[in-house]
Amino acid sequence: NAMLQWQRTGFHFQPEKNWMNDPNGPVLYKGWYHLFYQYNPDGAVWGNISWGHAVSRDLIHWRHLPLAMVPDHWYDVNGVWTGSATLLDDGSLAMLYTGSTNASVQVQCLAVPADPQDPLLTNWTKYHGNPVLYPPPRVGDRDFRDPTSAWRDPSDGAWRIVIGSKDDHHAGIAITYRTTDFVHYELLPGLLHRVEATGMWECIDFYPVVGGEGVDMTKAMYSRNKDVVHVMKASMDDDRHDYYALGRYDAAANVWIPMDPDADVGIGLRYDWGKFYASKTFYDEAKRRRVLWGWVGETDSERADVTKGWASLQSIPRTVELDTKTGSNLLQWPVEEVETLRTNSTDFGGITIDHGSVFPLNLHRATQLDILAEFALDPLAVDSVTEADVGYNCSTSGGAAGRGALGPFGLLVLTDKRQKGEQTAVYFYVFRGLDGHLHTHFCQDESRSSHANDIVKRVVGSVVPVLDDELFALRILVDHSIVESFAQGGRSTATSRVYPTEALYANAGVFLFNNCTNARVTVKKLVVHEMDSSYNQDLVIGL
Ligand code: DQQ
Repeated sequence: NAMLQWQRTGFHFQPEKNWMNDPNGPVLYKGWYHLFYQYNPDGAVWGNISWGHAVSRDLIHWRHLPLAMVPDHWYDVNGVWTGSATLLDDGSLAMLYTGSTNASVQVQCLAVPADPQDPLLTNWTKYHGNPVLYPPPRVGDRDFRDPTSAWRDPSDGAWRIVIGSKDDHHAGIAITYRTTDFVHYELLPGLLHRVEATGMWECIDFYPVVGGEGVDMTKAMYSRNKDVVHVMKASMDDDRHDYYALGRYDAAANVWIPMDPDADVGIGLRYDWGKFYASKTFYDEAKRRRVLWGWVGETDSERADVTKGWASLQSIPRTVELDTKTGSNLLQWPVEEVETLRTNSTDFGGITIDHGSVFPLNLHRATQLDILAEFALDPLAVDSVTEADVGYNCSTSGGAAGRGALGPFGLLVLTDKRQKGEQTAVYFYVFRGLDGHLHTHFCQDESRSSHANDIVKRVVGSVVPVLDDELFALRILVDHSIVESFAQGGRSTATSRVYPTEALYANAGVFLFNNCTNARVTVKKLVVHEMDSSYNQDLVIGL
């Protein structure tokens, strides 16, 4: 089916066929980046969960390898579920994952490389004494999963890991264990963290951040750097979004405390306002950065997935660091290697777009793009807006078609050049609040992204800080059926899956738009890079 084939991406990670979900055990080992992932070898829907595996030198070009693990023991026969890698001091690797047993009990299991000399880590050995951890007292058999990578604690030099769960009051909880050998575990008293009414915490991630570079969890524990902040992230099974919070970690007391209690895990910040779940970071020692992967599922019907024979993508890997300008959020940014795919770059800077108008960009090919844009609002128009505008909400305020004094303005991508209506809008909406200051929403409108009707189409997004000396900045990665957008250098992100039926091939275009009622928008900077594909099917090895 040619139309469905079109939805495959050019530079996002995806298997050749079948279902994929969470990224698992990302790690840099002997010069190779490894990505494992939840995979169904037998179909395009969730089931038979095994670990898919691929390797890369640059996080962009991938070689698919044979399955790393399949559900072949009583303790994981219902699925080799999500897990994390830990690099040990001697350079070896421990992989902890959740097994769903023959009785559907969630247990933790250990696997190690069969041949540690093999940089491709092709074969894995499950520990003969698996499982290594059962659900503790008062934790449900089906509420105990997704172990984190381990870090060493300065108090005793032993390893710590965290596993997510929920308690009997429907609070999400983070449970800590101590181990020296990854075989025997001791439950630490208390909880690392707990948040009322947030339900099951899947895929907890716990790591340190500073501004400007990444930090290794174990090294951060031994360092005296007072600037280190610890991020706690959990994937909320209740609403299927990844929430994070910044906080302080007291290892001796086994507690992590959010810096802002109103922005606690599950009630405050999100990694991404669109489709992005079960994410996981790893520390990349070679480039001293922390890299984030997230599962980007489909928003079409299961039937459509079965027809096309595959489901899900991984996000472009993103560096994560602390935003030292605001001090209150992370910055996420596509890894620099993605820029090696740039080709045919066009500079459109210096355009002014009148209120109520669109401006087409003349591009050769608009299905694989990396767009960088910076906008300024006409200062006179901004000053003339004196009345407070309250209650704007990306999801309920009319999307890109709604009109306000100072928004929406931005870009329309995967737009039908013949103007039959398909488009995905990425935009800002600025308004004066009751406090007299300007506030900005960053939104992505999927509502007109496809004529197809078996698709979930929403307007996603939220408030993003824009500091006094800053322009309105966007970066948008377009890749056939995914639009991954970053506002203000990655303070806020939104990922959408889109399924155009008309905006295909040469008929796909990009427009600037300004739907403000009275402000002109100046495009201070606009560079559009067409992107090469990273996929080369010949690289499939070992199959
Ligand atoms: N996916 C895995 C679980 C995890 C969930 C199963 C999150 O381990 O909790 O495929 O998407």
